[in-house]
Amino acid sequence: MPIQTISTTPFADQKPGTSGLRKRTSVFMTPNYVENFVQSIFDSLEGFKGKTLVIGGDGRYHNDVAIQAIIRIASANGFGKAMVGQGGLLSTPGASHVIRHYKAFGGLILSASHNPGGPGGDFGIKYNVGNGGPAPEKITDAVFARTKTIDRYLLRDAPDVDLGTIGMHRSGEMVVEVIDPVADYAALMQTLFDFPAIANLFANGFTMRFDAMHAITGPYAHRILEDMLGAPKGTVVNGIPSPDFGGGHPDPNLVYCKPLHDLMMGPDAPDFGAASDGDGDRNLIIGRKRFVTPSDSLALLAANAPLAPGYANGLAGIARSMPTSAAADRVAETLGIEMHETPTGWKFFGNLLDAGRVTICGEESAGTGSSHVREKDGLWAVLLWLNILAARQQGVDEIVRDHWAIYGRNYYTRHDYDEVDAGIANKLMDDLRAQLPQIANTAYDSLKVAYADDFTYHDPIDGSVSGKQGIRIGFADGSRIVIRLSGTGTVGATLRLYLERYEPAHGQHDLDTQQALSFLISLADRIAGIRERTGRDAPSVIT
Ligand code: VG1
Ligand code: CO
Repeated sequence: MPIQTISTTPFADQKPGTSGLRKRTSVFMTPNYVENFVQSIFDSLEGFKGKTLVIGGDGRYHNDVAIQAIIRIASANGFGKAMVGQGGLLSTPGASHVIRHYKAFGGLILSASHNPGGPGGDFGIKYNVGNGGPAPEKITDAVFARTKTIDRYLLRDAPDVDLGTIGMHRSGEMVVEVIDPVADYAALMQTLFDFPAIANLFANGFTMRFDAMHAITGPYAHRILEDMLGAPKGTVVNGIPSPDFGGGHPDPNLVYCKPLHDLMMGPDAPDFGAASDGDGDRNLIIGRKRFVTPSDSLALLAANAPLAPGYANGLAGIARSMPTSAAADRVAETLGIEMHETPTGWKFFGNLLDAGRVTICGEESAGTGSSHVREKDGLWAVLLWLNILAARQQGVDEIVRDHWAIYGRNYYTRHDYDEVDAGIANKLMDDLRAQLPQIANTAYDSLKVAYADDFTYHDPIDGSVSGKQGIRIGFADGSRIVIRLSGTGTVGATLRLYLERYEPAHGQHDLDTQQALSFLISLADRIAGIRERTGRDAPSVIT
């Protein structure tokens, strides 16, 4: 089967963001759009001839078409083998594990994660390197440069591969192995967690609802929670992946996962509620009448991880993204282990994990994970929570309160302003940046500013420097205001405002979060002029 060289012209907008290239599905369906980007990735890599490429996605609309194109391009470029999840499905953490486990050269993950799918939704492609993690900026910058000059791509003239059938297939000279998307991942989870203890919990009447949001974690959750751990059938809801996520928005927050939240706050709440996002790397954790903020969850998981067999020897360190609350910092301090603050996006944790400097990482956006893969991992977080609940024999609310009583509480919220005019959003950031030197010397009422800067990350492992990662205004009492623009939105700009205030161990832990942060919320608006400039009188989403 011959290799064709197809001439093409560049697209100007193929710049990877926080997590790969994300655009409207209609943009990805433009002829040559997928082909150009994938060929640009391969053109930016060296040494993959004869090696293995892992391919899978969250099952969203256009997944199937894009995967067949990728297989043809990979074959034409000389990969020796492609490993593809059955039906083209692999969760993001599942793909990360497959890459590591089979020592693949890298992988392509097709997903726009928490963004809606379908013909009117979003699509995305992300390249992960051999450690299983998202490509570092060095590679994504090279890919973007290549997309601007590309003039041809290589295509194997071969028929579609039957991705429904597990086993060995071919695309030209390249072997295509279709694998069970869940099996290897489930086996990994068994090595980390006390499955008999969790099964015992369910056997003794512990109740749970897991909302897979019509997305990729459905098959994983059915197999692991219901089949392996014995949770009653029906524990997993919305468990069949659908191309448009049942018309929903697969972001496991209190807005888009409201039915679960309502259930957990109501009289018929099960003991534990959880959800995951489009590609399975995020997690939502809710106990009976207790929502656990992702930042608190990170701190709690870090503090309790040694209760799970995989972490019985303790943690090397913890890392969190800059906007994530400092709750985990207090745990690291108490444990006497390293704490790292990185820019937003999982790619910045890779070096620290590879170097063995940290074991658990997390982001305020409902992402937590560990050294077991190089992505955040939704089901992993759920299983670690279950392991902790089984070991401590306490409810979620009790565990959270205990934690605050020891470490204090970091009240935390994020306000998103979606689809803001990009010009207005960029000007707001530029003007705020220009004000930082004055802000740094100011006191607002009793709040004294301790620092005001645009976060720059110096990677302690490879020395790389990433600038302009978000504006932070920190106060003497530990409170913080952070403002940055999203790198995953596909329409206009998304402005994210993050607010945090620390209440010590013996302080007031029962305030309403928005009330507890009301002074900082209005101060942020006063300093940045968000409402006036955007013309919005409220955020689009509060988490
Ligand atoms: C958002 C989150 C970030 C996360 C990223 C990818 O990025 O804030 O924490 O790593 O999404 O998550 P941004 O640039 O829009 O703020 V996922 O689950 O969409 O791959
Ligand atoms: Co995701």
